[in-house]
Amino acid sequence: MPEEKERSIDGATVELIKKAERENISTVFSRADVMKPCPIGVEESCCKICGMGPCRLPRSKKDEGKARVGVCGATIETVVARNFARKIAAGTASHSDHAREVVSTFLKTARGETMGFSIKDEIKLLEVALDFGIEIEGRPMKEIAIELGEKALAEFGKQDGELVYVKKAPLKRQEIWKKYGVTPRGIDREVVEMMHRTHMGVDQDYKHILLQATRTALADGWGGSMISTDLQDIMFGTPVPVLGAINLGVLKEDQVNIIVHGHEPLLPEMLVVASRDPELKQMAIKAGATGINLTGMCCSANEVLMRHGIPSAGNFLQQELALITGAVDLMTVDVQCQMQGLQGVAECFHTKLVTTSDRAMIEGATHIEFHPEKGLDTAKQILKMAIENYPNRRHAVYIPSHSQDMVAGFSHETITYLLGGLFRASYRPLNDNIANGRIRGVAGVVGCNNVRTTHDAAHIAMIKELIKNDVLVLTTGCAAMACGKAGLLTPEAAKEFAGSGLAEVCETIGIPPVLHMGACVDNSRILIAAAAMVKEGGLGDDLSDLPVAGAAPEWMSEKALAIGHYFVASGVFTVFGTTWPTMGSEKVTKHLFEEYEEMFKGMWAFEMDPVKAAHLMIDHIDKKRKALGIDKARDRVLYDMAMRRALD
Ligand code: NFS
Repeated sequence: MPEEKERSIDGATVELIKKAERENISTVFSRADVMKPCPIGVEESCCKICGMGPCRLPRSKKDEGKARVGVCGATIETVVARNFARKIAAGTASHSDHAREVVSTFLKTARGETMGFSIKDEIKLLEVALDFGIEIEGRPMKEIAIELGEKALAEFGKQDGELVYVKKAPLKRQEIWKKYGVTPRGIDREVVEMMHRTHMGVDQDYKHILLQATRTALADGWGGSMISTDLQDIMFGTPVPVLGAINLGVLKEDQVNIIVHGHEPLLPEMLVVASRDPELKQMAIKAGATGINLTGMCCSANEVLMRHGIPSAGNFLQQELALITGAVDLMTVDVQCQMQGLQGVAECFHTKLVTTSDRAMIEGATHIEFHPEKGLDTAKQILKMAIENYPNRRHAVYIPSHSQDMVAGFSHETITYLLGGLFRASYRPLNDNIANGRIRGVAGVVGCNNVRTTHDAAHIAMIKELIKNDVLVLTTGCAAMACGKAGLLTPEAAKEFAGSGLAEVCETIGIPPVLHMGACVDNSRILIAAAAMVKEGGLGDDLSDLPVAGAAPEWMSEKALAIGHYFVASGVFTVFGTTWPTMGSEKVTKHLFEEYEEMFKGMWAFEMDPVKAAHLMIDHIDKKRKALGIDKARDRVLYDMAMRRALD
């Protein structure tokens, strides 16, 4: 059994893992001790897509030199590429089904059919309407919103042409996509075609399979995810910098604790409204509590943090541990990244686990289905259930004291304002500071936690190394939450952890060296920020010219692979840690790691050591700086007044 400190670098997590062990409660950590990863599956050398197998095709000494093929003759390249492609299809489907739910709620809201929802950001509504080619002159907002909702919904079922947001990418990028035939046509179409092409006996050329995987991933980044982010911003407000707090210490012993866990921000938004209802507050006091404490978990936490400053209880590997405090009266889950193990833990305490999506139930949990037509009512019903459950706490409550303040809310729009001011909003100051070398480059560090590596450790080691080397970090998802806990999301962190150039820029603007941009669907904000840097000029004419890199050092979900792949296909060097799912085939791996650079000017890499991975990113950034002719700038000495006078 590993030492606790090998399980997590976070004190609260370590304390609660110990508590779980003492009380013999099964968690992801204890289950991982007994369940070792399958050595064949880990490198994806296994095919189980038809009833003649499963065919196991591991590399073995005794079969060296022999072709590794399944009973149908499928080569190891086909098998590995198919497995990889299917994961991307699942990841894309997840983000896009989330998006569909958001669009449908948006459309119902525009038509006045929902309860509690409204259009909060009319400026963004008009901007996005223009992107969709909608006439806005002299038309009422309601009409524009309805047309936008209908057009956004049509993106899912489109059969031909290209997704509307494709044209937000630099022209040169669009040409590369056209050249390889990977411009996404319709979101659902790409996922369906991916599933078809990886069915038994269809596409059996690994490079061809991977091209469709690329088109599918692009339908996520420049389709489903981007639509989600934009319409969520219109409905709930585009994030602006906001103060929040993170870690299990945000739970309160004397309050009714509700954790909203999952991904779609629809119910969470209504819970925020309901938690401020004076009647419900009164009810909580009557039940013996001092108030209602709404907190978030995983990407739902990021959504309500970004827009309302709601405290975050923690990231992916902390979900079961939160219940082990004995202080959680109710946890809601909707879709994605929710462990079935939650129910078992909930049963050890008084906690009610409530599933809320019509697409996801958990055996044993209470199901209260959320529909936007009666959104606020459902949120109130759930809060009442939490309040009624408060007196049922039957175990001593143990809440670790760890809680850290942080600043979040860095949407693309906010970054432009912060950099350029309200009237000159632009990326010019960022581009200038990159050109003059104060900022070496920009890195997107995103993604999950994975129980196979030390919780949060790789995120923090990588990000500290990057900012120390003057690389500005943009972050989302569980990576952002790891940064929050480690104190990297405060303006003061610039002075403590960043290199002198980056620190100087951060201190001048008053921003942290690591910018929290939201949930995983908000990785689309990073694409848009990168496109804005290209548009601003001076750093090349394609995303692949920028001194930028991406990483997900603790990834585990299929969504992370979809995200990584759309970054690669958008021209970004992207490095993953922990494990890599094409190791079964050297050819497939070489294709993604090397040949993709020739094709898409962006490529994958795999490196388990987060500091080494950070240096792969820095090397790539330096390579791009050199190509842009701005590599010399970094050697320049910045003279202060005293030095200038000395010169005179
Ligand atoms: Ni994204 Fe990973 Fe899940 Fe969010 Fe966290 S695990 S891919 S970061 S919560 S989606």
